[in-house]
Amino acid sequence: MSEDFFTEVTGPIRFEGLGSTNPLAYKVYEPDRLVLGKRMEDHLRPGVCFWHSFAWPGTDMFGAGTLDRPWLAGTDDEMDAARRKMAVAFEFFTKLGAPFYCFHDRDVAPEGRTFAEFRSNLDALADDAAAYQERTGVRLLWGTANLFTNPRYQAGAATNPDPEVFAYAAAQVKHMLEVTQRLGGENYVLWGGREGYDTLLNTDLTREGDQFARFLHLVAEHKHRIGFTGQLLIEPKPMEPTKHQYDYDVATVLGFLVRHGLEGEYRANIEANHATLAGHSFHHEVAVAAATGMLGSIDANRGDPQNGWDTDQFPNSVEDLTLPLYEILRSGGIAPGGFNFDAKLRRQSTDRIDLFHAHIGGLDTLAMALLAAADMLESGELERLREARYAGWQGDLGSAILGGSLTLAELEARVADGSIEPRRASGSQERLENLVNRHIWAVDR
Ligand code: XUL
Ligand code: CO
Repeated sequence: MSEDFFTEVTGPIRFEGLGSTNPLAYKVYEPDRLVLGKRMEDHLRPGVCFWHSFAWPGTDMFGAGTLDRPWLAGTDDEMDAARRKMAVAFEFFTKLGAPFYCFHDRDVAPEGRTFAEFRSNLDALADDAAAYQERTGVRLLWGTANLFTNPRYQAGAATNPDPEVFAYAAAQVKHMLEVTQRLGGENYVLWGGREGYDTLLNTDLTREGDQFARFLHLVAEHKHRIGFTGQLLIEPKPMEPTKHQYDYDVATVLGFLVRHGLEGEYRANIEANHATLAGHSFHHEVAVAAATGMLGSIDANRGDPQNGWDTDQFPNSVEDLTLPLYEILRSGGIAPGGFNFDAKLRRQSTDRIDLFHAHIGGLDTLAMALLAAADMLESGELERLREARYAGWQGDLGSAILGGSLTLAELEARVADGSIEPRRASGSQERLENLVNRHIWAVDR
């Protein structure tokens, strides 16, 4: 292995508790701490994402890269640079103490001039990754194929007007699914970054929907053919880079899957900032997924409330994360998914060590939210109040309606003869909000 890149950090980041002022220590995240009988690390299954941290130089649409990422600087030997990038990434994962990572095919492998070259580059880097995984114990949370950066995908991948582009995307996904399987990946993600439109004037919505469904069928069929046991996940996002993206939100994705006979094959990889771009809260998206059997995995980040785009910042609000975590605990946990930090440094965070500060803060925030959510679930208060609100549905009338034994005419007759007389009940929203805050404020750190 080449020399250390993050020389300021010599050993793994340790838990020191809230009393510690050491910026390079966890204040709340304690992997082995038991929460509801399960290790904190096993609840959160945190992952580092390769693209923002190691494959992005800090460019934005107005300026050049600002970050210290020498392997991106352009070299005569792209494979050497890719190997250096992989070495630094694993150095970071182990020093941070992250059990998982995620990557796109293109994050790790140079594209080369042909698909065959790309495939062999990827295979070589996957061999390196397998060796690092073996040596460090770091595991692959999910793999994915980048179907949005190369200009060939300007008009979409599966939803491209040109079937040759569809074929190209299919080839890329087939190979990356197999690489993910080879590396023991526990999930495979499809984010349809350019599956959408810039203008309806040149777009055939019916055709593009059919193409997209065909693509998802092909991927699911291949998963079964090769015996990949991980989850297939679709990552909803309403827009950006396209004006409108078809996988708008969890509910839209579920509707699409049901309409095309794909129910049960895919779950959702929910990203906090995508939820807010869709006009939802992150809590809403997680709750919808949990309620519909679509909860797959989480891309942990946040937006900026004043900016209308995907700022991909590291999470730092316990308030924002407690209720999503509550939904997750209540529905049995996130595994085999996890919390991948799909988050990037600010462009001015140019010290190497900033990458540690970002992840440490994100992990501590998630850990704190987990503690508050677990405390709330354990108390059972919210669940008791929620159940009491629907108590009528356990009675004769409620069971008869849901059991299908009452017609509209029979219901009319009962209302008309006065035997049904609804009484209003308070929704008690403020009381519930206070209850949530109490659990956040009182959490035992
Ligand atoms: C883009 C985004 C992607 C996916 C993986 O907004 O979230 O990084 O998570 O392709
Ligand atoms: Co994402």
